[in-house]
Amino acid sequence: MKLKVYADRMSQPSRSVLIFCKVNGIDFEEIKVEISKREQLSPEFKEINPLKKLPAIVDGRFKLFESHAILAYLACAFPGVPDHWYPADLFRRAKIDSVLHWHHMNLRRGAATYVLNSILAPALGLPLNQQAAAGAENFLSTSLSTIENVWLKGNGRFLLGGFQPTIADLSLVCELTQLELLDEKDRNRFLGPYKKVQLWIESVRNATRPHFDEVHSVLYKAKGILQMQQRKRADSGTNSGVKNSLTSKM
Ligand SMILES: N[C@@H](CCC(=O)N[C@@H](CS)C(=O)NCC(=O)O)C(=O)O
Repeated sequence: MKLKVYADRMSQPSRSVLIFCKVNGIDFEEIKVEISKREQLSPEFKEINPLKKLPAIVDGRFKLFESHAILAYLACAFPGVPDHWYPADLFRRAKIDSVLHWHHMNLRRGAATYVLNSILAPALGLPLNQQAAAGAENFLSTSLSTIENVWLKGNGRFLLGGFQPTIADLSLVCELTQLELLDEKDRNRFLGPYKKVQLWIESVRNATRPHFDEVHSVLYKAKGILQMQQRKRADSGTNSGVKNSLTSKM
């Protein structure tokens, strides 16, 4: 039975799993679950992931959620996946796990919280929260500094001094591409000081093309819509219309 990937391309961890499957030629079926329509809350999806979050997979009778666990599982379960993604070598693998564990409590906490509360929330029917966005800024900037000065230390173009991407590169870059939703000035305020981070994002993009751009295209489209709505909101002082407009176009 074909692998099923439950995903919403607006979700960072969903994108990492989809890109991984496509780059590695894994035969899978993408099942779209739209967060903006609250489809992740349906009783059918709750059977797949009781936590009602995306992504999730079903491989035969095996169900799994949490993107890092999914990426590691796919790298091991599909024999055609090149070793560099999640090396069999215990020490290299443990280092990758170390970056992945760091990601969830640091970069994700900063980037996802900032983007949600500064621009994305109205598209999901939630209010913007400037206080939460301000609180996330520090996490985001500190995390970018850690990537630049710790994880990207070494000669390679990828994390941990690597010359080829791992599942950690893909996961973290898909988190950072969510910053595409911000306006240029705001995005540059965060990424501008970190030249190695910018080069690394491009390296991961190049290593996973054309799938990287194809999977991200919905995000690039949403950016235009969100920014237009943000301008309208600033003019009228309301949040109305954002959700319907975004949903109908994605
Ligand atoms: N740690 C999880 C995060 C999953 C997650 O938070 N997914 C978000 C989308 S990025 C979601 O499904 N949100 C829906 C909701 O909270 O109702 C992973 O890496 O898979």
